Amino acid sequence: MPKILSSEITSQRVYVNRRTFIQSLVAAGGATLAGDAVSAQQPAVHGRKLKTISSPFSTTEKPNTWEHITTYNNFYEFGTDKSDPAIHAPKWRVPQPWTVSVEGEVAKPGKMNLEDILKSETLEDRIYRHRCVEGWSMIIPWVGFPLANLIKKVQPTSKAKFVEFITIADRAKMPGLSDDVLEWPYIEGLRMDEAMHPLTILAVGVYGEVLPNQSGAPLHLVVPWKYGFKGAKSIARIRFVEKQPISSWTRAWSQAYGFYSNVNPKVAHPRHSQSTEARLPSLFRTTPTLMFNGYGDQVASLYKDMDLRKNY
Ligand SMILES: Nc1nc2c(c(=O)[nH]1)N[C@H]1C(S)=C(S)[C@@H](COP(=O)(O)O)O[C@H]1N2
Ligand SMILES: [Mo]
Repeated sequence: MPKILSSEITSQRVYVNRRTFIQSLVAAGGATLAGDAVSAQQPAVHGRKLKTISSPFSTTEKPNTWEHITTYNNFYEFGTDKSDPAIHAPKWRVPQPWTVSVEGEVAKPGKMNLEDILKSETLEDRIYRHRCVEGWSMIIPWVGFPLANLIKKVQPTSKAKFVEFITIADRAKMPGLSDDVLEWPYIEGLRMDEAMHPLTILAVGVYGEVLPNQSGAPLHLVVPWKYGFKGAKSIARIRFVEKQPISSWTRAWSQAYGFYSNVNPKVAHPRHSQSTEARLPSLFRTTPTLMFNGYGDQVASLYKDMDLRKNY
């Protein structure tokens, strides 16, 4: 069992987090944030632009700013405060080339080079709603491609019922790994039909640029109808398996964090309701949370015969 559970951290540290976040909002333009966080205040410009096309799957809501998106993050490998990833993740150098190891029930297992994967992909701007299980939300203009494209290439066998995502755990470079709040590496999973769904993407960028490290560089799973923690960051291995994988958060506290974790205003977290959310930069939970985070028309059919109270 982990020493401290996430929601305890949230309640202990929420004041500090919020203060830091408010500072970062006030700082927009005239940076007052200390140290390396300043580098997250401005979009990177040189050679980091991605060629993209727009996507019909985008929401028309107004995206949060680059500052919101890159200074208020959950990425526990770099610390548990919302401001930690913006401070510590830029010091990590994303290994080049980045290899993704494809394993398990597939006709074509092996190591794939991210650059090679991207050669055959058309990158799309996907403006998605993001709902963290802790109750905050943002609108994020991701750049990515459908996970289904990669899955089709590696040809899963008939035994592949789930996909497991295993992220990088670099003990020397990721200060959060010394905290046993979670078991490392961070693991997530999807059922095969969820993984193949056209809304499920692998993001490589945000705001038309290569992902900054704190946003999950170089490869971040994004599943917009699920709580944010399903979206594993810095994915190093993709495993096709017969049995349902055990996610890191489920392992830490299964009563709070189930395998499905579809956004559901009617199913509360043991410590708080999920019926409303704080749409950043507001810190008040005044926005109603929508079933499947508003993507119900597209995904409800995946769960039509399931009890979503039991399969939370
Ligand atoms: N490897 C890894 N992936 C992770 C996390 C993490 O701590 N480690 N946090 C998750 C949580 S709780 C959320 S809300 C999202 C946050 O993504 P963002 O910082 O890009 O908004 O990443 C998810 N993916
Ligand atoms: Mo989250």
